[in-house]
Amino acid sequence: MCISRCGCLATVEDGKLVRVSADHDHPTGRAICVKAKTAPQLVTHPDRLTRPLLRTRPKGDPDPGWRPIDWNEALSLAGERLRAAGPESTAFAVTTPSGTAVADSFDWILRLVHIWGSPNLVFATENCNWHRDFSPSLTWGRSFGMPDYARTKTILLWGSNPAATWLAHAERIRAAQRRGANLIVVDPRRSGLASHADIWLAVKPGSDAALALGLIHLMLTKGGVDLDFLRLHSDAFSPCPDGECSVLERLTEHAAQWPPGRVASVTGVSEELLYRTATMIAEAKPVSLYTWAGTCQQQQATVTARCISLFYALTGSLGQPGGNRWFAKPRLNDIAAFDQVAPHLRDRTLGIKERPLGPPSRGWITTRDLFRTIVSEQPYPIRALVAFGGNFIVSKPATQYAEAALAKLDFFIQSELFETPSARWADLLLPAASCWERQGLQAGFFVDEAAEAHVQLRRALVRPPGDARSDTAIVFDLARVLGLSEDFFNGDQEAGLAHILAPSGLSVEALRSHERGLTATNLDVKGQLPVITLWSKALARLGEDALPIWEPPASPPEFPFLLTSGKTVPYCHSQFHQIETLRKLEPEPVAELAPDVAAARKVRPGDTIVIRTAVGEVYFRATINSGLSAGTIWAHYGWWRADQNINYNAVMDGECFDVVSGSNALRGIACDLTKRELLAT
Ligand SMILES: Nc1nc2c(c(=O)[nH]1)N[C@H]1C(S)=C(S)[C@@H](COP(=O)(O)OP(=O)(O)OC[C@H]3O[C@@H](n4cnc5c(=O)[nH]c(N)nc54)[C@H](O)[C@@H]3O)O[C@H]1N2
Ligand SMILES: Nc1nc2c(c(=O)[nH]1)N[C@H]1C(S)=C(S)[C@@H](COP(=O)(O)OP(=O)(O)OC[C@H]3O[C@@H](n4cnc5c(=O)[nH]c(N)nc54)[C@H](O)[C@@H]3O)O[C@H]1N2
Ligand SMILES: [Mo]
Repeated sequence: MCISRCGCLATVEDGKLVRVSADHDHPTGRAICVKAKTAPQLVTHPDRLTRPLLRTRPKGDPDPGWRPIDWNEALSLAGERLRAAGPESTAFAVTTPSGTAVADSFDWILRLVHIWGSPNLVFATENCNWHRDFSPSLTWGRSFGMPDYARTKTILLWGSNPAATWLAHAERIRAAQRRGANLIVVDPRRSGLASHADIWLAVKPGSDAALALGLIHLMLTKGGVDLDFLRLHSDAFSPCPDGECSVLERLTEHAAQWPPGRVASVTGVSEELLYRTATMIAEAKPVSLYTWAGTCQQQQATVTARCISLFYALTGSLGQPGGNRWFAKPRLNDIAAFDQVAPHLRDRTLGIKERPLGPPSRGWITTRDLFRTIVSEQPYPIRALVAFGGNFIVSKPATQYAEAALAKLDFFIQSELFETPSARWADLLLPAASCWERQGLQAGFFVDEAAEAHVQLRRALVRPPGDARSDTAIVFDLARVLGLSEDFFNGDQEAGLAHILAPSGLSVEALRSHERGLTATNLDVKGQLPVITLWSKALARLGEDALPIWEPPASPPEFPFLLTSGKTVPYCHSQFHQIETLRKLEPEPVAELAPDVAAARKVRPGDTIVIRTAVGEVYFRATINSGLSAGTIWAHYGWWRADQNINYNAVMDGECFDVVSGSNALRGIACDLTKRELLAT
């Protein structure tokens, strides 16, 4: 159900899923979380969608007046309306494969988008994985990769909390620690592994770039830079395009603007801890690093990713045993068909001119661009939207055009498990099978070499509720009504699966008879380490800084505190709030206040508070957390309610985003708060 892809055992009795437990023999099966344990409640939940539903009442009406229809009617209507809109005027959307099991169908969805020829897919990427998977390629042509936990000496967990978000990953870190590896955690909140870390750097939310620049400065002046590595693998000793020196000398000059005193005052991390960190990194190599949502949801996320990449390149551990590596993945046939997108089609992707190095380069767009285009019909009209899950009304920041755009769409189709605030705008709501009710192929389980070579074909364990079907089936259905069956194995999903697996050395039959999965014999080995470009020519060509310059954000006096967020164990974003057991664990949205914040506003634990940003107000139950950096508020997101704003993202400014990637400022947001009464529940 999320990126952790925890190996588990499901017990089915009389056709009912009764229990889910950890499968200790699986590479990611050492533990499972409460979400998996309560899956039986998800499968049988009375609110699950069971029939295709057609809207009968106007958009914006709180009651869409759903009329159940059968699949034949739903699909012929879908075909008719999508053909009328045409591929350019139809946008697609998909929920996150990192926080759902839509990964089962993701490549098929991409194939539909690409083969039919829509330029636009709304995706969470700019706020999720872009800066882990794509921004580092500005520095070394690849993603951050995965720490080689089995061999590493020092682990830097930088804005990622796998104890709550990725158990298989957290487990590898604990094992490395037991073996003697050091752990350094950079996080404004002492949570999960931060409590077991050798060093916890409690950065002020949003100030990570300054910390990285400060570490670069210390390494370049006090030692810890691997010069031999840089000589071999980087442009460090090449002449710098903008000066009479080498790139490394230029970087040294550049980072000198961040001496420890300045870093301490901007990040809140003491000079002493900075020195200790730099020393540990210099003395206990190889170093590995993992960063995710904590550094990706910032207004200067690309600069931040660049700073962290440069810092990491200096350690000399990139691509080395015990450093970050790109484990070999099972070799598969690609069906996503990115290569079938004609260049002129990509030129039509919304945002491509403004952000050519960002997600639009892969056809991935923001809701902001989508909504504005629907309303303005510029640069061309968008009339239809087809979404596979996703709850963008809650998961993306506020944009002024959302309601007008959703009301204006001619035809909006969404496949979903539940009716959500986003689904309520649909014209046609299609019932999706959950991962327990459909087949799914997972090729690669990420966390180490063996796990990444592991391939598993999960069978449908129970029947879906009512007429619900898998997103893959829905893609094949839509392909048929759009006349694309030839590109979809003539409607034969099994033939598609066999095609995907063909190069892996594993057959569908072999996987079916080994339900725990098999190790692929044919792997795609990533070859040599690419050349590291400390000096980014790609950014310079765009008029951006070739060495990352980070500007501390404005701190308006009326908003003295910094708001940030993160995931909690019971939920994935806006999901699972319907599940009773999970709801009991976390019955309402909570804002954790650093003690100084609580004292300044005289808030006591249990008080209801309203947090105000430049954009609006949002209500929370307050708690006090002494493990937060000073001045910080750490709040839950993913909540919604009709009569009172409890949605964190409704007070995020959708117009405030990273110029290169479009990543929204969702963390480190200037705010204030007061005590207030929550409307009775
Ligand atoms: N403030 C703040 N906002 C955030 C974040 C944050 O940390 N702070 N995190 C961001 C991140 S990292 C991400 S990835 C995005 C996620 O944003 P979204 O992708 O919008 O994720 P969810 O809100 O979880 O909505 C997922 C929806 O998809 C449905 N669904 C689940 N599985 C399936 C399936 O297999 N098929 C179909 N058809 N539907 C399915 C669920 O029922 C649910 O309604 O949110 C982002 N928003
Ligand atoms: N339980 C659960 N698991 C999930 C998900 C979920 O919603 N729930 N979602 C899945 C998805 S889509 C994703 S992307 C991953 C994300 O996985 P993580 O990256 O682990 O996710 P977060 O908890 O959003 O953020 C990580 C940490 O960033 C910290 N943080 C907040 N602001 C800042 C900051 O300014 N700087 C730094 N350095 N740290 C900061 C938070 O305190 C948090 O501990 O999790 C996946 N797994
Ligand atoms: Mo995500």
